[in-house]
Amino acid sequence: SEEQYMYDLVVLGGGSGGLAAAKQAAELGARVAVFDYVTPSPKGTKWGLGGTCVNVGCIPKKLMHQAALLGEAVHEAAAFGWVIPDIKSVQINWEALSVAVQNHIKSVNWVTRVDLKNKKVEYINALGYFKDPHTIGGIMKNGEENVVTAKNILIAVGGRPKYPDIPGAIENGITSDDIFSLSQPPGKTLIVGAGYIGLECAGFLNGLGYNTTVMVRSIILRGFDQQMANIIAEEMEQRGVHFIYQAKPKLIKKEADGILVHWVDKLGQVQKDVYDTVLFAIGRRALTKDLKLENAGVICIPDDDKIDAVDEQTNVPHIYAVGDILHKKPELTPVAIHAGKLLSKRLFANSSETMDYTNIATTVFSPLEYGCVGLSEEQANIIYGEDNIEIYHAYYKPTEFFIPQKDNSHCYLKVVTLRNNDQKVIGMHFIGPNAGEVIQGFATAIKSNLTFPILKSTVGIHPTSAEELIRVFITKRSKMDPKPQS
Ligand code: FAD
Ligand code: NA7
Repeated sequence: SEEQYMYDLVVLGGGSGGLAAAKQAAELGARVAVFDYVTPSPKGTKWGLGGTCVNVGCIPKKLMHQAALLGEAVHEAAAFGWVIPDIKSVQINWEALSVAVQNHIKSVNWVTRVDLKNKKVEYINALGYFKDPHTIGGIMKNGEENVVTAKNILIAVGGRPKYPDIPGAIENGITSDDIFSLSQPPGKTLIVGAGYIGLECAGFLNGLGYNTTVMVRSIILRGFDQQMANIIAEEMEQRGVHFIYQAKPKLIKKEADGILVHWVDKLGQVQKDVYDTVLFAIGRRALTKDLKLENAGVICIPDDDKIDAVDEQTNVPHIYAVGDILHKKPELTPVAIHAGKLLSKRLFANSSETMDYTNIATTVFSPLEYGCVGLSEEQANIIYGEDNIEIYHAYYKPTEFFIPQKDNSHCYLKVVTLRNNDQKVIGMHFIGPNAGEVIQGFATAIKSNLTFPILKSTVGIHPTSAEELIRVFITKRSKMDPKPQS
């Protein structure tokens, strides 16, 4: 009988996906417990309940991005007539910023705990693992073990940043786990990795006034539209971020004057420089190793240690997985939350609705933001063939850029459509201010089968940058100049 288990659902991992599933299940009357435990980073950074997004991900990242944008805005404000005495000495106080960010995070940790209590979800601060298919053991901080049994188990343990396998990396480097709570200003910083996390960190550090370099192994933003990715990088370079292309770090060593980095350049020569901070953003490692999945018979993909699930169900029928731990699924908070909620509704409310992982919008919060939804130009070409797709594109000039004479040469967008009768829109890409806010609504439009004629029949909001996605009319095929004629 059901009563043979202590809980209807035990969740491993109190992050975006796990908490959403747990709260939804409890609201539907299930008896639920969540295990959450944060293993300190090699630098000793640790944090509270809520997972990556709240503590060391989306939230602190967006706040530091905002801090950088405000620094820019101070100078723009002067152009608009604000009298700012001594504008040349405007600078960031890193300690004040990181304390403000950490205080916000602590308040979210607290609200999260209260919310779980109110919703009658039991929170167990312990590192969980499988003892058998229905039994979870949790090692608590004092070393004691808390053992529970559950009818259903959800794996939502997410991932942690990787370190490269080179001498001194772990001892002398930091990752996104440490940057947002760093007690000292980062100073001259090397960021290894050009995925979205590397670019975002480089963008805000440069914006805050720190000398910042990105070391790129191969390409910028693998998986994203490469034309857009390169425009982002050009814009960052113009703002002062240094890029070292086709380079691989070889050695990281602490010296009296800073952290010495050796790397191998594209010609195979060893180069070196000294930095105050070296931050690795070379991808994330799934946290399945600690789970003793073999005790439950759950299979992991050996390549990436992730779990391959069908509708979030693992190869063991009563064991599920959501979030970053899933193989080949977008590593994004709203994806984890949505999948977690839907799963609990299927488990405890007889719902049959499953998660749709296609057309999920995302934004890179680079200094000039890049938002997109649907297919990149490359993906569209592969799937449909170049002859069957039409790319509409345009450069545009945001109104608010004129007075401060902000450079608008990287404000660019494109719309990927099919070339058949319907002219279905299959991808939208936007580089410019507030890209996330711009793209979100268009993601709904694409989910509702947006076509190019419908896009063109939409009346814009003037003066906005978003209206430029509606005004677009020049095709790449026409070879017309996509630069504004005014
Ligand atoms: P997590 O949120 O990582 O939660 C897993 C939890 O489980 C953690 O608290 C972990 O400590 C705990 N845990 C692990 N193992 C165990 C165990 N054995 N027992 C108990 N607990 C355990 N996404 C966006 O959508 N937008 C963004 O702007 C964005 N920015 C990001 C910026 C950065 C720097 C990073 C690192 C990530 C960002 N993400 C962003 C990604 C987002 O944070 C993740 O996709 C999301 O947090 C995944 O949720 P999850 O539930 O899978 O795992
Ligand atoms: P990503 O998006 O996986 O990017 C990792 C970046 O780091 C990428 O540019 C890689 O280059 C580079 N990389 C990977 N390994 C190395 C080593 N050993 N040395 C130097 N550079 C390296 O990771 P993020 O941390 O930005 O984001 C984490 C996840 O969030 C990601 O999986 C997204 O789906 C969402 P490459 O292109 O492989 O040559």
